[in-house]
Amino acid sequence: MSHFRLIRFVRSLLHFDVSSREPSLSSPTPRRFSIYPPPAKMTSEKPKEGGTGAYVRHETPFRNWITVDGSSGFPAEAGRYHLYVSLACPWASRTLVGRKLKGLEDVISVDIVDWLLDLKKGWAFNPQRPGCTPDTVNGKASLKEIYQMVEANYDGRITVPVLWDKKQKKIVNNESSEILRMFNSEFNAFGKTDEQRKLDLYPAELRKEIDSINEWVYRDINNGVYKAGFATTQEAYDPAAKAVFDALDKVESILSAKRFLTGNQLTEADVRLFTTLVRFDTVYNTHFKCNRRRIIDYKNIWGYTRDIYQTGVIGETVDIDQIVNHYYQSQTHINPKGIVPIGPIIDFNSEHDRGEM
Ligand SMILES: N[C@@H](CCC(=O)N[C@@H](CS)C(=O)NCC(=O)O)C(=O)O
Repeated sequence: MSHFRLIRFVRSLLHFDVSSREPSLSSPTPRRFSIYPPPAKMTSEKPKEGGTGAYVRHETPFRNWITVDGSSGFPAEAGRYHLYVSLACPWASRTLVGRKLKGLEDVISVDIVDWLLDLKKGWAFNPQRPGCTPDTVNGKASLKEIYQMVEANYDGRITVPVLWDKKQKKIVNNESSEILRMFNSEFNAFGKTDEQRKLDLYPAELRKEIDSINEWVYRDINNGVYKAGFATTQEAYDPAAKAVFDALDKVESILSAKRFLTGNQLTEADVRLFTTLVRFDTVYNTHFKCNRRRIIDYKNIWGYTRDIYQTGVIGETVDIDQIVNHYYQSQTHINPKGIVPIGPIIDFNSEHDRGEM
C-alpha cells in the first residue's frame, strides 16, 4: 500500500471529519485546522522556472468564448455552463465575484474542489471537506479527469478556474480574466435583477484605463506576489518583492483621490486587484515573504479592501480558512512542514469611510 493510500486508510479509520468544527462559508469565526495525520508529499503549483530562480507562469490552454449570438460555437444559455473553482485561488475567485455581481448564481453552476492540492492527482473533489463539493456535473474524483475528458493525453497544468460546457462536454475556457469578461458581457439576458443585468465592469469609456491598470497590477501584484513567493534565488526574489511594494504604493496613491481604481465605479480592475489584496496579510505577507508592509498599514488600500469586501455579495466569495489552509498546507516546497500560522485575524467587516469619497 502506498504511503498516500495508507494515510487515507488511517483517516477513514479515524473517521476523519472536521465538519463539526466548520460552520458556514462566510463565518467570521476563525476555523483553521491542520490536517491530521499530516499530509504526505503534498505540494502544489510546481513553479516553472526560467533557469534563474524566477517564477514563470504557464500559458492557459483553453481559450474559447461564449457569445450571445452563439457564433463562437458556445451560445450564452442559462444552465448550460459550469464553473470548477477553488475558494483558495485568487484567479478562480475573480470569476466567482463576477458571477455574483452579475446575478448569475442560478445560471452558472459551481463546484468547489478540495483546498488541499495533492502533488500526484492535482485538484481533487472531496465533499467530506466542509465548504467543498463533489463534481456534480461529471461525477469525477479529480479535476485532471475533467481535463482528460477533453484531451485524453492532456499533460498541461490542471488549473482552476475551469468553465465547462455541459452540453458539448468541453472546457470552454480556463483563463480567469476571460471568464470574468464573458460573465460581464455575454449573460446580460440572464442576471437576476435589472441592476445586475445593466452592471458593466468593463465599460467602453474606461477600457483603455482598465487595460493599462490590469497590466501592471497583474505583473507586479496579482502575479507579482507569486514571483516573490516562488523565487528560488535571492536575485529573483529581490526585484519581485520590491515590485510588489512599488505597485502597492502606486495603488495607495491612486486610492487617496478615488474610491475605486478608475473613479467612483467598481470595475473589473478592482475585482482583479481585490482577490489578491484579501489574501495578502494572511498569506502573501508571510508565506510569500511580501513583508515590507501589510495591507492594513496602507490607509487607503485597507479601506478600499473592506469597501469591496462589503460591497453586496463580494465578501461571500471569500473563505479565509480555505485560503490559509490551502497555501500553507499545499505549497510544501515553501512551507515543508505544512504548519498553519496562528494569525493574523483580519476583520474585513470593520467600518471604513470610503463611501464618503
Ligand atoms: N491563468 C490562470 C491561472 C490559474 C492558476 O494558476 N490557478 C492555480 C490555483 S491559484 C492552479 O490551479 N494551480 C494548480 C497547478 O498549477 O497545478 C487563470 O488566471 O485562470
